[in-house]
Amino acid sequence: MERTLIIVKPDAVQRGLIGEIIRRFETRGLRIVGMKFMQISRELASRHYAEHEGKKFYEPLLGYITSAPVVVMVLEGSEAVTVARNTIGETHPKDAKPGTIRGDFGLEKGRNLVHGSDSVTSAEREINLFFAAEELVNWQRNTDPWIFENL
Ligand code: D4T
Repeated sequence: MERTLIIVKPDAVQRGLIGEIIRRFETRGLRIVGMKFMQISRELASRHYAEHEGKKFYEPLLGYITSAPVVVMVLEGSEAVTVARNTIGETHPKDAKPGTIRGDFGLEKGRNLVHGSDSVTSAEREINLFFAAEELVNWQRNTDPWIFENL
């Protein structure tokens, strides 16, 4: 089982898409093990996006992600990182396929609605940035045997 960090970004929250976005991950079969509604501070944003520091889009990116509340989630499942990225779609919504979140709801790169960790290593780092260990819930869903073949 892998874990991944998802952020429902400020544009998605402002546009009333929280439920729609959570629904897509939930119906895909990923198990929610952590979730909170929060406003990201500049300090937390700069740690989350440290790899982009110095790039042209860094300041607008920090302004965007801190501009309104977000929903952060930890999702669990087989190959959760890849599965979540596929559900989200390409970074630039113009390249994202219909059926993905960005392909269905987005147009521009700086308003791309959702974040999903890009590797298991990034996921671990990001989960630790946003959640304390006691905020994550280890649980079994009654539907797990119908979603996961080898439990
Ligand atoms: P996030 O991290 O927000 O889920 O996006 P991705 O994982 O899909 O893409 P990323 O890390 O390469 O970029 C982070 C964030 O910066 C914005 N961005 C990116 C931008 O505004 N201009 C750019 O040229 C790039 C590469 C979009 C997502």
